[in-house]
Amino acid sequence: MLTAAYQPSLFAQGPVSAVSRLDRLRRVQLDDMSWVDRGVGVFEGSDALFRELLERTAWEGHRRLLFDRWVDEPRLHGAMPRLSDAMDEAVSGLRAGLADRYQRDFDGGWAALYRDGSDSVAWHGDSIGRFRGDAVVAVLSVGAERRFGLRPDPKRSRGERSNYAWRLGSGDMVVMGGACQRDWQHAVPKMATAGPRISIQFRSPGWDGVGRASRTPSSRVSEHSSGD
Ligand SMILES: O=C(O)CCC(=O)C(=O)O
Repeated sequence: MLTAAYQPSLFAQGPVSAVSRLDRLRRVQLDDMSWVDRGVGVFEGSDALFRELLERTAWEGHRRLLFDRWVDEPRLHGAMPRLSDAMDEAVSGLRAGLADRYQRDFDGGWAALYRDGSDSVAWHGDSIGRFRGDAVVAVLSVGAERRFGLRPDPKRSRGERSNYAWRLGSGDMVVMGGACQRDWQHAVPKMATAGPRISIQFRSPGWDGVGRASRTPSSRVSEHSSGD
Protein backbone atom coordinates (compact mmCIF):
# COMPACT_ATOMS: atom_id res chain seq x y z
CA MET A 1 0.00 0.00 0.00
CA LEU A 2 2.83 2.41 0.83
CA THR A 3 5.22 3.34 -1.94
CA ALA A 4 7.81 5.27 0.05
CA ALA A 5 9.56 4.20 3.20
CA TYR A 6 9.00 6.39 6.21
CA GLN A 7 12.20 7.53 7.88
CA PRO A 8 11.48 8.47 11.48
CA SER A 9 12.86 11.92 12.24
CA LEU A 10 15.53 12.21 14.89
CA PHE A 11 13.35 14.74 16.67
CA ALA A 12 10.40 12.42 16.85
CA GLN A 13 12.33 9.36 17.97
CA GLY A 14 12.01 8.61 21.62
CA PRO A 15 10.29 6.56 24.23
CA VAL A 16 6.99 4.88 23.48
CA SER A 17 5.59 6.76 26.45
CA ALA A 18 4.16 9.79 24.70
CA VAL A 19 3.26 13.18 26.01
CA SER A 20 1.69 16.29 24.53
CA ARG A 21 3.20 19.75 24.87
CA LEU A 22 0.42 22.17 24.02
CA ASP A 23 2.49 24.92 25.60
CA ARG A 24 4.52 24.84 22.37
CA LEU A 25 1.59 26.26 20.38
CA ARG A 26 2.00 29.84 19.19
CA ARG A 27 -0.83 31.95 17.80
CA VAL A 28 -0.88 33.35 14.27
CA GLN A 29 -3.72 35.86 13.91
CA LEU A 30 -4.96 35.45 10.32
CA ASP A 31 -7.35 38.39 10.44
CA ASP A 32 -9.65 39.98 13.00
CA MET A 33 -11.87 36.86 13.17
CA SER A 34 -9.61 33.89 12.46
CA TRP A 35 -6.50 32.41 14.02
CA VAL A 36 -4.21 29.39 13.95
CA ASP A 37 -2.19 28.06 16.84
CA ARG A 38 0.85 26.32 15.45
CA GLY A 39 3.42 24.23 17.29
CA VAL A 40 6.50 22.14 16.54
CA GLY A 41 6.96 18.92 18.50
CA VAL A 42 3.63 19.19 20.29
CA PHE A 43 3.27 15.40 20.54
CA GLU A 44 6.39 13.65 21.77
CA GLY A 45 6.33 9.97 20.83
CA SER A 46 4.91 10.64 17.38
CA ASP A 47 6.81 7.79 15.69
CA ALA A 48 5.17 5.23 17.95
CA LEU A 49 1.78 6.86 17.38
CA PHE A 50 2.35 6.76 13.61
CA ARG A 51 3.22 3.05 13.71
CA GLU A 52 0.23 2.15 15.88
CA LEU A 53 -2.20 4.15 13.77
CA LEU A 54 -0.85 2.70 10.54
CA GLU A 55 -1.30 -0.85 11.79
CA ARG A 56 -4.52 -0.57 13.78
CA THR A 57 -6.71 1.83 11.80
CA ALA A 58 -9.37 0.34 9.51
CA TRP A 59 -8.29 2.46 6.54
CA GLU A 60 -10.84 3.00 3.83
CA GLY A 61 -11.08 5.02 0.64
CA HIS A 62 -13.81 7.54 0.03
CA ARG A 63 -15.39 8.66 -3.22
CA ARG A 64 -16.62 12.17 -3.87
CA LEU A 65 -18.98 13.60 -6.44
CA LEU A 66 -16.98 16.16 -8.40
CA PHE A 67 -19.29 18.05 -10.74
CA ASP A 68 -20.93 15.10 -12.51
CA ARG A 69 -18.65 12.16 -11.75
CA TRP A 70 -17.45 10.17 -8.79
CA VAL A 71 -13.72 10.34 -8.07
CA ASP A 72 -11.58 8.53 -5.51
CA GLU A 73 -10.27 10.82 -2.82
CA PRO A 74 -6.48 10.68 -2.95
CA ARG A 75 -5.98 9.59 0.67
CA LEU A 76 -7.45 7.04 3.08
CA HIS A 77 -9.55 7.65 6.21
CA GLY A 78 -10.35 5.93 9.45
CA ALA A 79 -11.88 6.55 12.86
CA MET A 80 -9.37 6.58 15.71
CA PRO A 81 -8.75 2.90 16.56
CA ARG A 82 -8.09 1.34 19.95
CA LEU A 83 -4.38 1.90 20.61
CA SER A 84 -2.02 0.39 23.16
CA ASP A 85 -2.94 1.43 26.69
CA ALA A 86 -0.03 3.86 26.95
CA MET A 87 -0.80 5.48 23.62
CA ASP A 88 -4.54 5.63 24.28
CA GLU A 89 -3.73 7.45 27.48
CA ALA A 90 -1.43 9.86 25.65
CA VAL A 91 -4.02 10.63 22.96
CA SER A 92 -6.73 11.06 25.61
CA GLY A 93 -4.34 13.39 27.41
CA LEU A 94 -3.92 15.40 24.23
CA ARG A 95 -7.68 15.67 23.77
CA ALA A 96 -8.16 16.65 27.40
CA GLY A 97 -5.41 19.25 27.01
CA LEU A 98 -7.18 20.68 23.97
CA ALA A 99 -10.50 20.75 25.84
CA ASP A 100 -8.85 22.57 28.71
CA ARG A 101 -6.98 25.04 26.56
CA TYR A 102 -9.91 25.92 24.30
CA GLN A 103 -12.69 25.40 26.89
CA ARG A 104 -14.77 23.08 24.72
CA ASP A 105 -15.19 19.38 23.98
CA PHE A 106 -13.58 17.71 20.99
CA ASP A 107 -14.75 14.64 19.09
CA GLY A 108 -12.91 11.32 19.33
CA GLY A 109 -10.65 12.11 16.38
CA TRP A 110 -10.35 11.04 12.77
CA ALA A 111 -7.25 9.92 10.96
CA ALA A 112 -6.24 10.48 7.34
CA LEU A 113 -3.41 8.57 5.68
CA TYR A 114 -1.40 10.20 2.90
CA ARG A 115 0.40 7.20 1.46
CA ASP A 116 2.90 9.16 -0.61
CA GLY A 117 3.33 12.51 -2.35
CA SER A 118 0.46 11.87 -4.76
CA ASP A 119 -2.03 11.76 -1.90
CA SER A 120 -3.41 15.15 -0.94
CA VAL A 121 -6.42 17.13 0.14
CA ALA A 122 -7.62 20.06 -1.95
CA TRP A 123 -8.45 23.56 -0.68
CA HIS A 124 -11.49 23.45 1.58
CA GLY A 125 -13.01 24.65 4.84
CA ASP A 126 -14.38 21.95 7.16
CA SER A 127 -18.16 21.76 7.12
CA ILE A 128 -18.25 21.91 10.93
CA GLY A 129 -17.45 25.62 10.73
CA ARG A 130 -18.87 26.59 7.38
CA PHE A 131 -21.79 28.56 8.77
CA ARG A 132 -20.38 29.77 12.06
CA GLY A 133 -17.42 31.67 13.30
CA ASP A 134 -16.27 29.67 16.31
CA ALA A 135 -15.41 26.06 15.37
CA VAL A 136 -12.02 24.74 16.46
CA VAL A 137 -10.20 22.05 14.44
CA ALA A 138 -6.91 20.64 15.72
CA VAL A 139 -4.66 18.68 13.34
CA LEU A 140 -1.77 16.58 14.64
CA SER A 141 0.70 15.42 11.99
CA VAL A 142 2.70 12.20 12.42
CA GLY A 143 5.04 10.51 9.97
CA ALA A 144 6.66 12.17 7.00
CA GLU A 145 6.77 15.94 6.64
CA ARG A 146 4.09 17.54 4.44
CA ARG A 147 3.18 21.08 3.52
CA PHE A 148 0.01 22.58 5.00
CA GLY A 149 -1.39 25.58 3.16
CA LEU A 150 -3.84 28.25 4.30
CA ARG A 151 -5.44 30.89 2.12
CA PRO A 152 -8.40 33.25 2.41
CA ASP A 153 -11.54 31.68 0.91
CA PRO A 154 -11.72 33.34 -2.53
CA LYS A 155 -15.54 33.47 -2.23
CA ARG A 156 -15.38 35.46 1.00
CA SER A 157 -12.85 38.11 0.15
CA ARG A 158 -12.45 40.65 2.98
CA GLY A 159 -9.58 42.78 1.80
CA GLU A 160 -5.89 42.09 1.64
CA ARG A 161 -4.85 38.93 3.49
CA SER A 162 -1.81 36.65 3.25
CA ASN A 163 -1.41 33.03 2.23
CA TYR A 164 0.55 30.66 4.46
CA ALA A 165 2.50 27.46 3.68
CA TRP A 166 3.90 25.62 6.66
CA ARG A 167 5.87 22.41 6.85
CA LEU A 168 4.36 19.99 9.33
CA GLY A 169 6.80 17.42 10.66
CA SER A 170 6.09 14.46 12.90
CA GLY A 171 4.51 15.60 16.15
CA ASP A 172 3.68 19.10 14.87
CA MET A 173 0.21 20.54 15.29
CA VAL A 174 -2.02 23.27 13.90
CA VAL A 175 -5.22 24.34 15.62
CA MET A 176 -7.56 26.41 13.46
CA GLY A 177 -10.08 28.59 15.23
CA GLY A 178 -12.41 31.56 15.04
CA ALA A 179 -13.88 31.84 11.55
CA CYS A 180 -11.04 29.86 9.97
CA GLN A 181 -13.30 27.15 8.51
CA ARG A 182 -15.71 29.74 7.13
CA ASP A 183 -13.43 32.50 5.84
CA TRP A 184 -10.25 30.53 5.09
CA GLN A 185 -9.34 27.34 3.29
CA HIS A 186 -6.62 24.81 4.03
CA ALA A 187 -4.98 22.10 1.92
CA VAL A 188 -2.26 19.48 1.89
CA PRO A 189 -0.86 19.72 -1.66
CA LYS A 190 0.70 16.91 -3.67
CA MET A 191 4.49 16.62 -3.70
CA ALA A 192 6.88 14.94 -6.13
CA THR A 193 8.00 12.56 -3.39
CA ALA A 194 6.92 12.12 0.20
CA GLY A 195 6.83 9.31 2.70
CA PRO A 196 3.60 8.26 4.41
CA ARG A 197 2.01 10.69 6.80
CA ILE A 198 -1.04 10.47 9.04
CA SER A 199 -3.01 13.46 10.27
CA ILE A 200 -5.27 13.14 13.29
CA GLN A 201 -8.05 15.71 13.41
CA PHE A 202 -10.00 16.63 16.51
CA ARG A 203 -13.01 18.83 15.82
CA SER A 204 -15.17 20.91 18.08
CA PRO A 205 -18.36 22.64 17.08
CA GLY A 206 -18.95 26.13 18.31
CA TRP A 207 -19.95 27.55 21.60
CA ASP A 208 -23.47 26.60 22.74
CA GLY A 209 -23.71 29.25 25.40
CA VAL A 210 -23.90 26.71 28.22
CA GLY A 211 -20.28 26.45 29.14
CA ARG A 212 -18.87 23.91 26.75
CA ALA A 213 -19.22 23.37 23.04
CA SER A 214 -22.26 21.36 22.06
CA ARG A 215 -21.76 17.78 20.93
CA THR A 216 -23.60 16.97 17.72
CA PRO A 217 -23.82 13.19 17.31
CA SER A 218 -23.95 13.53 13.54
CA SER A 219 -20.97 15.87 13.32
CA ARG A 220 -18.48 13.08 12.75
CA VAL A 221 -20.31 11.66 9.80
CA SER A 222 -21.28 14.90 8.13
CA GLU A 223 -17.94 16.49 8.81
CA HIS A 224 -15.97 13.62 7.53
CA SER A 225 -17.88 13.14 4.35
CA SER A 226 -17.86 16.78 3.34
CA GLY A 227 -14.86 18.19 5.11
CA ASP A 228 -12.80 18.75 1.98
O1 LIG B 1 -4.25 16.28 6.85
C1 LIG B 1 -4.30 17.46 7.15
O2 LIG B 1 -3.33 18.07 7.59
C2 LIG B 1 -5.56 18.23 6.93
C3 LIG B 1 -6.78 17.38 6.95
C4 LIG B 1 -8.00 18.12 6.56
O3 LIG B 1 -7.96 19.26 6.23
C5 LIG B 1 -9.30 17.45 6.57
O4 LIG B 1 -9.35 16.21 6.66
O5 LIG B 1 -10.31 18.14 6.48
